[in-house]
Amino acid sequence: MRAKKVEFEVTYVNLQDKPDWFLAISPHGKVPVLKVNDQILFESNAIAEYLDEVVAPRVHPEDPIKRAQNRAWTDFVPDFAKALSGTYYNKSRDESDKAIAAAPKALQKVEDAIARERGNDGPYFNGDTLSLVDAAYAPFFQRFLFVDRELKTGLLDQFPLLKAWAEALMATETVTGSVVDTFDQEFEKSLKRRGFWVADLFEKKAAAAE
Ligand SMILES: N[C@@H](CCC(=O)N[C@@H](CS)C(=O)NCC(=O)O)C(=O)O
Repeated sequence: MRAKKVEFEVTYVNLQDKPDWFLAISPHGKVPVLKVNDQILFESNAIAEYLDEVVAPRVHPEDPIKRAQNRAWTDFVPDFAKALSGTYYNKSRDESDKAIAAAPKALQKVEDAIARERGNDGPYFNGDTLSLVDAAYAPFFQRFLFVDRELKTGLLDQFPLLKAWAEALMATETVTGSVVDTFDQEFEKSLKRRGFWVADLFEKKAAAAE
């Protein structure tokens, strides 16, 4: 919606204490949910495709082959996200080390897809403009890069196309402005609340800075 400059209102939901009005409209009890007049849409990809259909200009590729390839790589987001977030959603360093060792398999698939399918220098998934694929991957790069400041896996260094893509996304206001201003603090707090060991890294950094 930011990319399309649509006017919208956001209501944040506490997922630890979901309000009844939210549970009544979200079939899986998950965010995001988009309310359009009195209709409810859910699932990020369905919402993104709907917005792309009703608000010009289309960002999905015109070419049906390219569009299908884009959809296929968007379908891969859960695996890709798991590879990245699996490096820090852990209770111990040991579990993180295992996840860091396993992550390249999924990352390599997307690196290869860009090398094979893009046919230009990017920097985004399809080229020089944001697409629905970018919108789908951006939140996971954003969170991973935030944690990796302290975790320092160096994972993206092994994948130059992914790294350049992620850096371009993080230099794009549409992406960086998609979260609350206090995102860093809120995300750190949620890592701690959920008992993930990487929260210690942020606490140590804060203590060292005092
Ligand atoms: N496939 C869904 C996944 C949505 C999802 O997992 N949302 C998470 C937050 S990112 C959520 O609402 N979790 C709360 C819960 O599962 O209780 C989509 O893309 O919309």
